[in-house]
Amino acid sequence: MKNNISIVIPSYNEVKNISILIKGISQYLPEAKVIIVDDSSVGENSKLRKIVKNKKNITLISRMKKSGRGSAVIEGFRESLKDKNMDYVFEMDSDLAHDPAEFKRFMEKKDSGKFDLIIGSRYLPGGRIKNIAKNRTILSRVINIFLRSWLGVQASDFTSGFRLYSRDAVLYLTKTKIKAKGFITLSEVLYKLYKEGFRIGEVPITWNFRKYGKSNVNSAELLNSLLFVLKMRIAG
Ligand SMILES: Nc1nc2c(ncn2[C@@H]2O[C@H](COP(=O)(O)OP(=O)(O)O)[C@@H](O)[C@H]2O)c(=O)[nH]1
Ligand SMILES: [Mg+2]
Repeated sequence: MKNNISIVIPSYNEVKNISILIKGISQYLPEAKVIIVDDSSVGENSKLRKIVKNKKNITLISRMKKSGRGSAVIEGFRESLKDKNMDYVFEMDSDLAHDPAEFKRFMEKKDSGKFDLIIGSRYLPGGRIKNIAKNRTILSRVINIFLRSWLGVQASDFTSGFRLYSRDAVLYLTKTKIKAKGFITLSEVLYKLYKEGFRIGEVPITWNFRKYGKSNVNSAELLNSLLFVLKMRIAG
């Protein structure tokens, strides 16, 4: 099925990774509109600006202040909707954790039925995690098993940032109040869509540890995120 697709990419100090990612995207989804929402400071941002210059299908939104992965994606969603013909929106990390070669799994799933959110899951059969310490993988797995029973949503990966959304889902998310700002926005968004009755599916993905740069998630954010999802269900 022919659909118009955009790809929202949050980025913070990812110049090296993004130049590789853009090549991958142009190979696997050359017609997609790419929206990068960058929070790097002036120096890093101007390097990024040079990379995307003259690339007509790429829009760079520069916020210049680190304001969280989640809020960056919502901003990219708003930009996507400016195109009245946009049908579906991908969300993916800019650090090469997610592989454009796997777009087609989402596209096939989308064509097989009407889904409003397709999550690229590391924990479905066929999913994999590569090049990262075992203890972080185990922690992420435990958190995800907990979230599934706590939130009551039949999904296996609540914190995966490789996703495909329908226009309706994106429209809803830009109109509703999203409280979280960082990576846990991913769980809030999933929970909100589930409660609103949007249809959710999953496809297996292989997740790679970043090639260059460093992770933005620290133990303080992790702890705050856990408290946030605990409160989220209680708040209803
Ligand atoms: N715009 C923006 N992007 C962010 C921010 N924090 C993280 N990111 C991006 O979100 C993605 C995931 O973050 P990362 O640090 O790799 O988290 P990890 O994969 O859980 O270790 C990466 O592409 C980051 O560049 C932020 O505050 N603003
Ligand atoms: Mg990462």
